[in-house]
Amino acid sequence: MSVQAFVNPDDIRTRFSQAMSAMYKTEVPLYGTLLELVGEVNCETLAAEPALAEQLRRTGEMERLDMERHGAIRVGTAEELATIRRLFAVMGMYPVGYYDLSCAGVPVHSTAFRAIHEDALQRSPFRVFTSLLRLELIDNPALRETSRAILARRSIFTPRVLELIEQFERVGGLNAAEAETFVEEALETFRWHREATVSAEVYRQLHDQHRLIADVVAFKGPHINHLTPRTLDIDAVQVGMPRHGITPKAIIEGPPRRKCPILLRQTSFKALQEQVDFIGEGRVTAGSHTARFGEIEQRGVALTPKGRALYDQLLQSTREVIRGEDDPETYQRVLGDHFADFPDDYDLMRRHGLAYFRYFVTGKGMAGKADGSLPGDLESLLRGGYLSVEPLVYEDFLPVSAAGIFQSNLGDQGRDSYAQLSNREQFERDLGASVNDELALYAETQRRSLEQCAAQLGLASLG
Ligand code: OOG
Ligand code: NI
Repeated sequence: MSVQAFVNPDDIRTRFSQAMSAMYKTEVPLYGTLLELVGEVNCETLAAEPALAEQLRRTGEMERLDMERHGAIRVGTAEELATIRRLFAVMGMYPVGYYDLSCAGVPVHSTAFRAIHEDALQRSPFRVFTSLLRLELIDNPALRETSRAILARRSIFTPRVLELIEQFERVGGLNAAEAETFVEEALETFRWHREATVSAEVYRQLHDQHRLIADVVAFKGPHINHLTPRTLDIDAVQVGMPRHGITPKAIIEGPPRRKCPILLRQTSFKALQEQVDFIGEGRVTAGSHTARFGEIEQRGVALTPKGRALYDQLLQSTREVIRGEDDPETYQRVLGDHFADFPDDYDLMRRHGLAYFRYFVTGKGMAGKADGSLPGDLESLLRGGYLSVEPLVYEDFLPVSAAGIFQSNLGDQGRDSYAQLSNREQFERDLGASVNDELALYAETQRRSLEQCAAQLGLASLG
């Protein structure tokens, strides 16, 4: 019997990410326009900043830049979430992080499915921010039960994709033909359906409770609600959007513009009003639904727990004095003033233990090994140019920013937080697994790079 080669999950993820992008371009043409704008801005930025271009080349970021994107979906039940986890595992994507959005008045909690090893991230960084509706936060008991019943009736996966997931779990992989079918069938789960599963009246009730609840409950499946390319200059894209007929949200979420970008900055364009057909007694009623949008992001260095605590503190102190949506310029200035306390220099961030880095052996390092002239400790190796250091890119999301993105697209600025506490244990029970700790993943990548350097230089350790 011949052994059939399994397709690498990274390749399945790459293909899926391309297929998803192609589908979303036809569903939401403005996403295609945004991709073009981001492509132009990235080209201009690389031409204007040769040092940045060189850094991206050295770290391999350059090859992944054009294919880099994230998407977001919202599921309705624990079973859907658990099966989504198994579906993403076929593509080498695992749950990372727990995000509670209920404190921002959005009745969901979330995780991000993504690759976790730096080599796999390098091959395809595609991620999906995945939220589970918290039905228990619907305060009207009758509507809660209606929603539960509607969700219980739908099945969001094709029979074939379920078979292929089971097969993957049984034998440990998919061959080329199966992988191709898997991508096609998995795509169906994320497709937009114009026909709602409810009447206009039920839709209205759901919508009055929260637009997000209508978005999850009233449709056949968890349509992808945005796809987000990565830009090298988010301020330039923000300014460029209106010229391309795109209306951006008022402020860029996250940290201010800096010489050395940290974490993640994001902005989106407003959700589109789309035609839907509500079902009724024997006839359809035309209506509309507003949920799908476009977003862009600029990624910076991942922060250590210490750096993250400082970020959270500075963001919070900014938000205590200004909220931003009414006066974006003042907001950016006040944000910048508060972040003056965060060193804008990679070497300072590294020495203060604020951010994660990757280390590389230089030509001089290899020469030093050959002639036995290497110093033994990390700082001397760096100072002497035997090692170089590069910022490790943040691969995750930010809860306050995510809440801002949700709110700007749900037309729901001022909603109070829900009284119920975040419930990570329940989320993990529903998911059928615990979520990975993102900070531990960055620390491991940094440690692996130091180990590799030590091995290359023939040194015992560089911890
Ligand atoms: C997810 C919003 C969060 C991000 O990039 O922070 C998000 C959603 O709207 O479903 O995508
Ligand atoms: Ni997003």
